[in-house]
Amino acid sequence: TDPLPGNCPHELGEDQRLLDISPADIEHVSQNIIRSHLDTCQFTSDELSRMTWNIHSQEDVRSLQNKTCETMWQLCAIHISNAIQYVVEFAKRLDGFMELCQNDQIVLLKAGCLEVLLIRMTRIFNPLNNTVFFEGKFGGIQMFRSLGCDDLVAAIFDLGRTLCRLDLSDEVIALFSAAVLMSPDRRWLTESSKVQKLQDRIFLALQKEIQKRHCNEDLLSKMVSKLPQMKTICNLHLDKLEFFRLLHPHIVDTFPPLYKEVFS
Ligand code: MHQ
Repeated sequence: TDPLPGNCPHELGEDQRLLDISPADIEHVSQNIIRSHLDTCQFTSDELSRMTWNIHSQEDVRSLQNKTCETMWQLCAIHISNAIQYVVEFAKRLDGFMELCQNDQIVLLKAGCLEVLLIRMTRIFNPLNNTVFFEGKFGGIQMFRSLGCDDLVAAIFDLGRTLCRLDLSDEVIALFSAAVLMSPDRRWLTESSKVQKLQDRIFLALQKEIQKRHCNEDLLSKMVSKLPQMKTICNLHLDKLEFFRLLHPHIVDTFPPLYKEVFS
């Protein structure tokens, strides 16, 4: 097999398992992941660039703000649940994912799908005017006022801005999403070394992709440095949901089953 590219960030295990991967294998890993992303990313970049300047009017925003907290939560839960379905499809198409045991598939999806959504959000976020695509048009943070989760929404918009600043291509977004999904350190994994091997290959593919097209040498470490911020958002979202459930348990009962399954 071919030797390692010189600057692999990973420590080699005793079995030196990374040495078994040839450039052709890595290319194959890349292609599978990028294809899976493009097939499941909900909006093509063409569609997105056409939509960017389709912005909610003042009345649209006011009508969102006049919704009750319960209705707005319901609306967000429906959109998130819908987006999660695409992430599940993405995961299923990743080489190796369906070969993991069912427990581990569920663990990885439950732990990773909001992080993947946050990464995917950079595609649907316009940093020029701080807007995100919601309910058919772009709008700012004030759309979500009636949720009563200003800190959560502000944190999500902050992350959107910082990730957009990295100017990630669809290829890098695809590979980074896959790497985050295949995190071997998730609690309750039974075969984490299998997941570790899959993630190692994905990081090699990501590194190669960055070398190829981005002249930004430490892009990878910049992306990885956003992970704690994403984890904070996930925990904040769980806290908010728990609190909302205390106030309105019957409303949470009506949320889409997928949303409830992932977040409880
Ligand atoms: C995806 C498409 C997508 C779909 C839904 C739940 C809560 C209390 C607060 C979008 C979050 C409010 C989400 C709907 C708000 C920040 C949520 C509600 C990429 C991600 C994206 C655009 C979600 C982004 C975050 C949104 C707007 O492919």
